[in-house]
Parts: sequence; C-alpha cells; structure tokens
Amino acid sequence: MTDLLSPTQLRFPADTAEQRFKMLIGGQWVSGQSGETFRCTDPFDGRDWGYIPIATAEDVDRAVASAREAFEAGWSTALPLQRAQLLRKLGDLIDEHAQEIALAQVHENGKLLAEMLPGTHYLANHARFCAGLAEQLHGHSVSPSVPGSTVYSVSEPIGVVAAITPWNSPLGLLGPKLFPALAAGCTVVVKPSEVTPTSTLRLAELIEEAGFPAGVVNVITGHGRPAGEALVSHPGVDKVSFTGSVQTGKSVSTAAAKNLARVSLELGGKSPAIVFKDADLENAVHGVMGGVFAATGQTCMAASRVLVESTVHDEFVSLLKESAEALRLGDPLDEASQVGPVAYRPQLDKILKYIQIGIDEGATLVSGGARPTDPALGDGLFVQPTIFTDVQNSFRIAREEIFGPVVSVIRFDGEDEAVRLANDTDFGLAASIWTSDISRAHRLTQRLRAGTVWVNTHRMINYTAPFGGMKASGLGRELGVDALDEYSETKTVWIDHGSPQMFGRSK
Ligand code: TXE
Repeated sequence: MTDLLSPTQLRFPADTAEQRFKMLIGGQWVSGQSGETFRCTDPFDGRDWGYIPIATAEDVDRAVASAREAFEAGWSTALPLQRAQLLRKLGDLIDEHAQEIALAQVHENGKLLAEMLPGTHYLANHARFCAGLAEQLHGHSVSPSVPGSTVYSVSEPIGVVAAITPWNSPLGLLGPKLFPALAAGCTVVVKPSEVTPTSTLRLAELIEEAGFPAGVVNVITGHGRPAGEALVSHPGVDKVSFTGSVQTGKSVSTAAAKNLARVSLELGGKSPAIVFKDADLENAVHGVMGGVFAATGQTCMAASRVLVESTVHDEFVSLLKESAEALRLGDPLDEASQVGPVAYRPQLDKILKYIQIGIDEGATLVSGGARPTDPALGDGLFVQPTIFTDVQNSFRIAREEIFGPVVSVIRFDGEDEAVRLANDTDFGLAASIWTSDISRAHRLTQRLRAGTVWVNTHRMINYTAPFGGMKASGLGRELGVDALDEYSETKTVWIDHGSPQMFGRSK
C-alpha cells in the first residue's frame, strides 16, 4: 500500500493545518465548553496542524456522566455476543482505514510509517481478540465448607473507566485499556496525550461507525492539567488506567485513591539486556539495536541498559557501534528510514540533557551524542543513536528513564553479578537474556525481577501475552486474558437450601 505513494504524497495536505477537531462526549462531537484550542506539531517538518479542543472540568463532568448513563442504560448488561460483534466490526474498520490511522500517528509523533502500518493492523487484531474475550466472561462454582448452600461467583464490569494515554504509541497503548474494558462491559472516557490527540479522535469516529451506543466511549482532549487531573480525580470514575511517567503515575494514583477508584499503572523502565559470552553476538547486537533504537528509543521497555560479559565486551561494543552508525535516520514516511525524529521538543531537550549528564558522570561516549548535521533532516527533531560505555550502574544514565536512543553499556563477570546488576534498579518492567545455554536461560528467568523476561529477543509484545511491571514500573497487567480482570469485579452469590437461620423463628 505505502510503496505506491511517495513521502511527499503522504504528507498531510495544507488544509489539515486548519482542521478543527472536536471531542466525542455522549455521542455528540463538541468543541468544548471554553472553545479554547491547542495545536499539534509534526516533529519531522515542524509544521503546526489542527486545532484541538481544551477540555474544561465541565467537559469532563459531562463525559463521565455520559459514560455512567451508557453503563446503566444497557452496556453493562448487553449480551456478550453484542459486545463481541461491535468489537469485531471495529477491528474490521481499523483494518479498512489502517493507512490514515497510521499516518495520523506518524504526523503526531514521528514514528516510522513502516512500523505504524503493521501496528495498526495489530490493533485491529487486538480488538478482535478482545471480542473473543467478551464471550469468555466466566465465574466459578464454589464448594463451600458449610452445608446447605449453593455458591458461585460471577464477573461484573467495574463501571466507568478513565483511560489516560501517552504520546509514544497513542493507539497501541490505548487498545490494551479500551478493548478489554469494552469487552468486560465497562464504559470509557479516554484522555489522549496532548502531543498525540488526533489519532484517538479518528479511532473514536470508527467506534461510532461500528455502532457502539452513544456514551460507551467518550474522548476528551487537553493537557494533564486541568483535563487529565479533573478526570482521574472525578468521583464518578470507578477505575483509572494510566500509562505514562512514574511521577505522573504517582499523582494519578493519589487522586484516584481519594475516591477509592481502582487503579492500574503502566509506567517506565530501565530494562536490562544481559549478553553472555556464549550468546550469538551478532544476533544479540541486532536484538539490542531493535530494543533501544527502534521508535527512537521512546518505548517503556527499551533495552536502555546493556550488561555485557567482560570477555566479549569489546567485540560487542565494536559491533554495536558499527551497526548503530549504519542506521538511516530520515523522514518517517520514507520506507528506507530506520530511525525517525523524537516526538516533541521537550523530549528532545530531555534526551540531550541526559547525554550531557552521562558525559559529566564520566561515561565514555563511543558513538552519537548529538543532533545530526545532515541537511536532508532539516529541522526535524533528530538525535543520533548514542552509545555510552564505562557506565557504572549507579550513574543517573543507568538509573533514570531517558526515553530516547541512548544506551548504557555495563560490564559484568559471571551470572551472579549479572543478576545483581540487572535487579539493582527501581524499575521492573522487562529484561532480556542473550545466551545459547538453555539451563542458564531457565535459571535467569527465575531470578530476574521483571514483568516480562525475554530470551534471545527484546521488545516482543503481543495481545495474547500479559504485560506489566514490577516495582516502580507499575501496577496490574495489560494484554492477554488477564486484562479482563482489570475491568471486572467478582460478585459472590450464596443460595441457601432452606437451613434454619441463626436467629430463626422460635417454635
Ligand atoms: O508523561 P506524563 P510525559 C515517560 C518518559 C517521558 C516522561 C515524560 O520518560 O520522558 O514520561 O512524558 C497525562 N493527571 N513516559 O510528560 O506526564 C498527560 O496529559 C492526569 C513513559 O508525556 O506521564 C498524558 O496524557 N493525567 C511512558 C499522560 O498523562 C495527567 C510513556 C502521560 O503524561 C496528569 C510516556 C495529571 N496530573 C512517557 N499529568 C511509558 N511508560 O511508556 C499528565 N497527565
């Protein structure tokens, strides 16, 4: 599909710059109570496009009230088949409109079209997977240790869900919240990142076209404050599902706790890739490159700490440097590009600041470390793939999430030291082990404190497999069958067979 069109043809037409987007509240497309807007900026060509409404606390109130009404008006008790049919239809519509949905994300955050297009078909498959889950909502039959009762549990939807999403993969990270919530019978208010709101609004049009009843899905746009904060602290919200930074995750969690709303959090990481001397080194280099430089390093599971066994350290670093320097930075619409720009200016500034911190801490800058000078990249928000060696695990560049194409290489000797360094982090999202020793692989998967452990791969994810973090990387699990639990409450039913009551009628 894409190879028929050149990057120039794929750029947004000029009139998109003036497009006025609306929010979806209770089945109505609205501009918001204040009428105020903000703009999106394409990180490759720097062009401002679109006017996006800034939701006020009143807009949030209306969205939550609409979600509650839709929940009670029938969505929570709709037949599983009805919910499944709508999710399947949505999956088909996403496939049909894959190119425009992928393009909207590329213009929002600069991710490669070559990654976003398959990512959009994956999103469609994820919707269909959750359609299947809608028809698999089971309870349990219980055998109580008391006589004369039949006891069973049923799964019921939690209620109104607030879904707060970040900018690095706006729809790829919304699907894991939205689809299982809808499958479970919840209604949803989505607040996408202010950096990437339009792809979510486009998805909302498809949700409407698929035939979801008004109010089942609402989208409000705006910044963390006031829109996001008003939503997560709203007493009408039963569950908050958040993906973003640790700092914001803590404040979201505190706000939700005031209403005793349930919370799940998918936060950051500082995921180690552990390369042993018995690994296929070339394969490990390619895996680490994909782990840390794909998506310009802006992924929660980035292989940002690479632990390499001393005896193969120098060979590994030289292969990594050679491969990193051969990466093609370029227009995200061009199929030949391998690394796109950073999503937005503050993130670029943050990455450059951390590179300076690494230099000041005494790490050795082996490759990259600056913005590229290639005139073909124009003013795009690019940064060179950057490799630091001689990094101590105590350095800030080894402990804090940079969220960019920056990798810290750390030496180790033997399995015990590898495990100690890998687990010596506040985070616990993911880890990868690179080895050809199957026994070692099994031993280490048990010893690593991370929600996902890969062997001889990194950054693999699929809607069938649970994903989430230990320690500061979050709370709860997304994806897989487990995701339904995040949006369900268990109700236990006791049916007495007619035994005498404790304070029964006296004879
Ligand atoms: O995140 P925020 P930002 C990390 C990454 C990045 C850093 C900052 O290290 O450099 O976070 O990114 C909404 N109440 N990750 O500033 O602030 C906000 O509008 C309710 C890791 O974008 O966490 C957006 O929709 N909502 C990560 C969302 O929260 C609030 C993905 C995320 O914003 C809010 C993104 C508030 N008080 C960033 N304040 C990952 N785990 O993949 C903000 N928001």
